[in-house]
Amino acid sequence: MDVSGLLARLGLSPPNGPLEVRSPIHGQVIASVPVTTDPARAVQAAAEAFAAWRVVPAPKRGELVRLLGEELRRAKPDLSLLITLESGKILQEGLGEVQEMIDICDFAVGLSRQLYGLTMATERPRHRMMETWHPLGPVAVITAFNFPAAVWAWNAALALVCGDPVIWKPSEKTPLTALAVNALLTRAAERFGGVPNGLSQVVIGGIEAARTLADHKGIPLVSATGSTAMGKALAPRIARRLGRSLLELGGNNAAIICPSADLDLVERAVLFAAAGTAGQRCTSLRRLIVHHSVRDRLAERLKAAYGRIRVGDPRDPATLVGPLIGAKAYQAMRHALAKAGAAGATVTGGERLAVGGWNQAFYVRPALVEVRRQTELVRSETFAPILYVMGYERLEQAIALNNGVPQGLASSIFTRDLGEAEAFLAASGSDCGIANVNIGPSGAEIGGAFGGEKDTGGGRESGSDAWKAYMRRATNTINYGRDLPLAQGIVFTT
Ligand code: UN1
Repeated sequence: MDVSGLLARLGLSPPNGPLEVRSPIHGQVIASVPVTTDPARAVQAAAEAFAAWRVVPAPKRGELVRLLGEELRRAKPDLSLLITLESGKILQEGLGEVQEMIDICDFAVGLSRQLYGLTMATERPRHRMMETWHPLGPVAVITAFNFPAAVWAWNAALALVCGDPVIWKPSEKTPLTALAVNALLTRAAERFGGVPNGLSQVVIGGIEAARTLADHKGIPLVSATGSTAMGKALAPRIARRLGRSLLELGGNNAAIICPSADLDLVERAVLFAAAGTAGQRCTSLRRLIVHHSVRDRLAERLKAAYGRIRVGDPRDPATLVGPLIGAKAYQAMRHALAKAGAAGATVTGGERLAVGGWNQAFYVRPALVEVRRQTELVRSETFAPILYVMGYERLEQAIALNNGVPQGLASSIFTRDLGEAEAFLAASGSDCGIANVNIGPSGAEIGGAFGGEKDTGGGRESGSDAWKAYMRRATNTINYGRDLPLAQGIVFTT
């Protein structure tokens, strides 16, 4: 597999360095990249860029992001193929990931003219009170292998229009995608002209690099996407220096299937949400909570459908499920399935499949696991295509199961009953950051705020008013009179 031609088309000369990049498609090395020796230097460069970028008017900053959107449109086929090579996701999902980047660029361009603050009624005569949103400073963006480009884009497109430089630490498994995306941004910056050096940087490294960024006073915001363990390791470091963190961590996402649910719709939604991306989305469907009256019927349908899923080379357009990212992910899956089996669950699928004679690659048939109870195993996230199926009798019980896990990212209900749907969306319903009706928990659009509660970390990225995390708010009180009335009517005269 020769990636140099692909990288060249994306504006990247062949990288060279000590970090080997393996494609999960066959498990072989496809490139090697340099490692950043001194991440703190990047913070210095970002501080200098910040001084210049924060005074560029926001709609002009939006122009840079508009140009990035153009570069992404042009590079879409090449960039999505690189994402497929490096992360193992199928071509359709690689294209979808790049589209998600384009969409957030469009959103951010509009936003660059809408960084609105409020004006507030003041209690004092001849006064005016308002708030202004100012750029915050350098933002560190730490991303995972499974969305090697889009998660950066949700953060970077907003950060750039908000006036903040971006330092990106991608997963060590997907540095090529990061370098290629940064090259596209460099192209956009050249067309824009006058972009300060250090506005967008890539730091390649492991946990040490992440720690340096988390500890650094020069980074007011660290946005980190990945496992709950990673978030719990970084958050106290950021908190110790009173930095802000935006965390988007693990999910253990459920769907409740009610008696009135349209099972054709459910079957399609479950396949995409549970088996798609080989179960390696933070929003992947991991738990199916099915009313007893439809449980057996649905389980039979899903078993048949799972048997038909095409697992294979993600470059083949007929493939629906590509490989797992690597050996560790496979071992975690085996471990979970063995544990479930030992506890009496019925496991269908989950076996390793030989594809292309590549014995360093890990292809698996997605697994359905019928369980009687929501055990500790079911309550923990295994980043692999395992769907636990359990039953319920009353809706309150189903909602309690939905909420009865440490994570709080995405959730959904399938019903034709308006009362059930509303109960699920209400304050006493799903406790997740994402709650859907008649669609699965994964595959969110960029227009909404993305993230969740509890062990998911509480952060919100992407649409709605998530931009506010990337700015600082100043409250301004202006006295245009000649007196000095004090708030709360305080009298203070000599
Ligand atoms: C992730 O897996 O970290 O909602 C992000 C979704 C995608 C993003 C997933 N838009 O499934």
